[in-house]
Amino acid sequence: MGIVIGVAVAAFLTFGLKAAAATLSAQDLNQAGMSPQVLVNSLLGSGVTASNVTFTGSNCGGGLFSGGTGTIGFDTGVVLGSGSVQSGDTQCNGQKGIEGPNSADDNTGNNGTPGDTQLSQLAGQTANPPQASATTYDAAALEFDFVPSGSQLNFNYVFSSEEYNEFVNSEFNDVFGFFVNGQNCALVPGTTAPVTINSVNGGNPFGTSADNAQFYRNNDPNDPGPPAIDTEMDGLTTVFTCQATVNPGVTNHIKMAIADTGDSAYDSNVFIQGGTFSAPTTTTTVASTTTTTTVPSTTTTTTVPGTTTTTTVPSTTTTTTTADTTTVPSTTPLATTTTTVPSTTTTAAPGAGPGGTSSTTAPQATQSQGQSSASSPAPGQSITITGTGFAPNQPVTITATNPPTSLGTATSDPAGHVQAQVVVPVNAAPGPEQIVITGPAPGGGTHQVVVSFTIAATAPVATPAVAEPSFTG
Ligand SMILES: [Ca+2]
Ligand SMILES: [Ca+2]
Ligand SMILES: [Ca+2]
Ligand SMILES: [Ca+2]
Repeated sequence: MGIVIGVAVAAFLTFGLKAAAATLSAQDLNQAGMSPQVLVNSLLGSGVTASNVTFTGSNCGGGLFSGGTGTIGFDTGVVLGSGSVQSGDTQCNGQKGIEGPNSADDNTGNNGTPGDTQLSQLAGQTANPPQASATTYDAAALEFDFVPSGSQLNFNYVFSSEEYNEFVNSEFNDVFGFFVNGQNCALVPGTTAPVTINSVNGGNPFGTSADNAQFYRNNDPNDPGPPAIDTEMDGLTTVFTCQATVNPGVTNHIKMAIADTGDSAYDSNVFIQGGTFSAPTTTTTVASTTTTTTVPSTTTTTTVPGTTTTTTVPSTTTTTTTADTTTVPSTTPLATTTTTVPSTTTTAAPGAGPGGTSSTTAPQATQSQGQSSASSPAPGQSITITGTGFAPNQPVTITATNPPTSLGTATSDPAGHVQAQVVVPVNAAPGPEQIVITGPAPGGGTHQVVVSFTIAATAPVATPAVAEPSFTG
């Protein structure tokens, strides 16, 4: 019996270690359940909704990846490439995809698809010497419309290529771009230069005349080698953030695209971090104010011979509280007026004192509206909800109302905001649903954020798998 238990514990530990040491793998668009919509769904974070998704290029050149924490710099997301993103897909002719180990200096997939005009112009800008345009091949482009809540769009990405290091500063200047309303936001930090082989590298020969080398991670098998990062790519950028000004509340457009330049060989890949495509509303909080006005009581005594009449007018206290207001459009400002209970009027002997009184204002139960990453999620779908107006760094509870279901807890940040990923109850009925975040208000009392949306009548496409990597290299 002791032996059986020992084996069970050992098996558990082994599983735990395997889960922690997940390796990079990709699932391309040829695989069951995959679609351009699935790719976009995996990217969306807070404050954005997406529609009109299209993908142009080979199904070999787009997919989801997972297990990237120790290699790419983040765990999951979308990968777009100028060859095969997934190793071992027999429908593709790429020697390998993004999976490690790095076994060649020249990994190539020839997808036989055209280049892209916008990317050709970008590649020309950073060509050596610069030119109006450079011919591109094997383009993969993911495009969609989106409506942001806020005016600042952000998402994280990493660029990588087989052109490193031997074709740095050559005509094989593979290129990618994230065109937000036509403007590329994939720029070398602090510059207006697009991110390409020629703008971020360790030099060619490696170590000589590097460009923006602080953002470059060398993984070349020979130069100097051996490669230390567990991906086929010979060089990668550090994690960059695309930042773009967008038009809140209306439809914007993005095109995420990558291509080979000069020929279709030596592929490049760009990784976009899942859940980071976001544009939350910026919140500016105006502190609450309380105004108290007290009119003192007055006492009038009239003496008629033989009788004394004392009339007391009670004091009155009026307290007006204006709650915190923010620029979140859905926030409902709270305005309360509290009037004290009048003091009793007494008739007494001359000299009776004033009957004034005052009262304190009880903490208010406040409520505002929050936001959901999806306007019509399906039962069982994971969504991100956000709200604000809580006391800083406090625990909050999250519940669904239809049917009443506890969805867990979260903690407010120092600004009183809460962002949490929750799963819509699998037994939620189609139709209106509310998720309520409840926690302490800044001035005491309770604050609730109500996130309203509609449960979809039919199940949407599957959310991106976070399954264990299937490729074992
Ligand atoms: Ca190479
Ligand atoms: Ca390689
Ligand atoms: Ca290629
Ligand atoms: Ca290439």
